[in-house]
Amino acid sequence: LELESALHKAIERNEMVLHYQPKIDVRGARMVGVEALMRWQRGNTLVPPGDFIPLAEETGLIIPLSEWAIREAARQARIWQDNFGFSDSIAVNLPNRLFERTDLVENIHQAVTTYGVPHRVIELEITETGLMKDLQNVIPSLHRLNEIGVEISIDDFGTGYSSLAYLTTLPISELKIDRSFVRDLGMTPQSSAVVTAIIALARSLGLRVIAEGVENMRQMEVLHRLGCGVMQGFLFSKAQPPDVLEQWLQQTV
Ligand code: G
Ligand code: G
Ligand code: NA
Ligand code: MN
Repeated sequence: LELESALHKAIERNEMVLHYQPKIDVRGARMVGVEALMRWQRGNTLVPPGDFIPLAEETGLIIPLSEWAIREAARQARIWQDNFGFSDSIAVNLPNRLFERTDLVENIHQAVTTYGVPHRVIELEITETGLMKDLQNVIPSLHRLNEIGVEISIDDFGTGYSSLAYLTTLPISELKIDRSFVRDLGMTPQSSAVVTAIIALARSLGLRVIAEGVENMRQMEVLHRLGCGVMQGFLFSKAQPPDVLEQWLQQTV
């Protein structure tokens, strides 16, 4: 309960921060975007999301927290746009609960117009499991987001049970291969079979594909060989505070 009331006040107290993990195109050895990951600066402790996101989901605080994350990403994009010519996107994780909000699309529109950045600066990651569990709630919003230029990436792809027929009808832009398959690449034939299938699916649907959780050269090489050139993971960088990430931004201009 103490944690809950502290979390409740965290936004207005300016205690929430976003860290950013680069998405790397290994073919051009350049950054093509970032994923925003939330942390809670509570006194001297940087609380990882695993320690507060579940509580936030239970209590509904995930809604204001996610709305804050979208505004903060837009604010940061504007700073990077001005200082580094940043024109890629910042991916924000969006839990299903947000799709219950009738003002979701309007809030995102407000955030980007407030900071004067293009709508496509905000990309949203929704998990495959969340998407499939709640299709009827989610689909109308996906179409409206697509219309205003906000792209959708399907996170943890391969772990849920997507109806492939349905997938072809959704306005999505990217499949993100779940890290469990990446972890086992080069060690089990099943993992490379799944990765190969996801890459083929993305290609035939005209979607981008990205692999998460890339930790070593072997995984990178196998992914590249199988046709996935965009990756995210500790091999390149963990999520970093904005000032540290600026090293990457300097290289892209
Ligand atoms: O950043 P990482 O290192 O510890 O994150 C742990 C978990 O918390 C991941 O499952 C990640 O998706 C989730 N997470 C991190 N940041 C956010 C966020 O801004 N919103 C939501 N909903 N989940 C987040
Ligand atoms: O898919 P999701 O949004 O839950 O992923 C974000 C989480 O993945 C964060 O906890 C982040 O720290 C973690 N992460 C990012 N890169 C790597 C990696 O290379 N290996 C592992 N094990 N976790 C990673
Ligand atoms: Na994610
Ligand atoms: Mn994921």
